[in-house]
Amino acid sequence: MSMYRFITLEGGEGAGKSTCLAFIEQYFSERNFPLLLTREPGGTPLAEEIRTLLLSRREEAVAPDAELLLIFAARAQHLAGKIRPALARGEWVLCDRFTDATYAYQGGGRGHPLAKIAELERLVQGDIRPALTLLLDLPVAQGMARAEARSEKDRFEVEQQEFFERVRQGYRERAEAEPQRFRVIDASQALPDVQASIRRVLDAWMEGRA
Ligand code: Z5A
Repeated sequence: MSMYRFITLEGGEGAGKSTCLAFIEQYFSERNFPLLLTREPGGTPLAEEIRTLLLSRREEAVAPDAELLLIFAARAQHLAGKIRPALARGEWVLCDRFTDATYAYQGGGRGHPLAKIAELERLVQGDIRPALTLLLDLPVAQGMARAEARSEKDRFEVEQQEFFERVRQGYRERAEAEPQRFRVIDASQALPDVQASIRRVLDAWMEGRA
């Protein structure tokens, strides 16, 4: 099973992922490349139920290990039910967040040791890793201002600026450690410029591969 068609999109609060996903989807459809668009946590009925559990605000404090294990439980289901079969069929897979989000949010944000996350990654994913990861990066305050318009905040969105600073740092460390996989997009630009950057990355990636 070839993994070069496995692409992930990452970014912090208000980075514009949803907006850019639609753009990337259109990029693939214009070229008639079969694309499976999916997301984490979620992507299958069971994994979407776990997503609801994770995002709901509740009275009970959520133990950090419980959060981490729920995320990987959803991921195991998503890989088995959707991602592996699509890659085996030779489709492109574009996943809105994947394990880099766990390193950034649960590692950077919540303070889990990265080695613990790496252990779960090996256990749950085996050798499955994205081949290309687009990281939408922008200053935290700018992202939070963009996201402010949202009606009701979920369990992650209620976190404070320091939490999102650690998340951003977590993502940037991942990108620095794996420059061959990551493409960091300056998401503070106006939308047409962000999209032009994404188009350039995808054009270069597709060259000789599709
Ligand atoms: N999570 C985790 O903790 N661990 C994990 O392993 C995984 C996830 C996989 C849900 O994810 C939560 O799960 C997430 C981390 C956690 N929590 N947080 N925060 P999600 O991906 O579903 O949630 P999200 O971050 O809220 O994603 P989103 O809906 O795609 O939001 P967004 O990046 O902010 O995108 P947007 O809605 O397109 O943009 C926000 C606003 O900015 C919107 O009004 C746009 O019109 C505007 N925008 C977008 N681009 C621009 C530009 N370039 N200029 C000006 N304005 C713009």
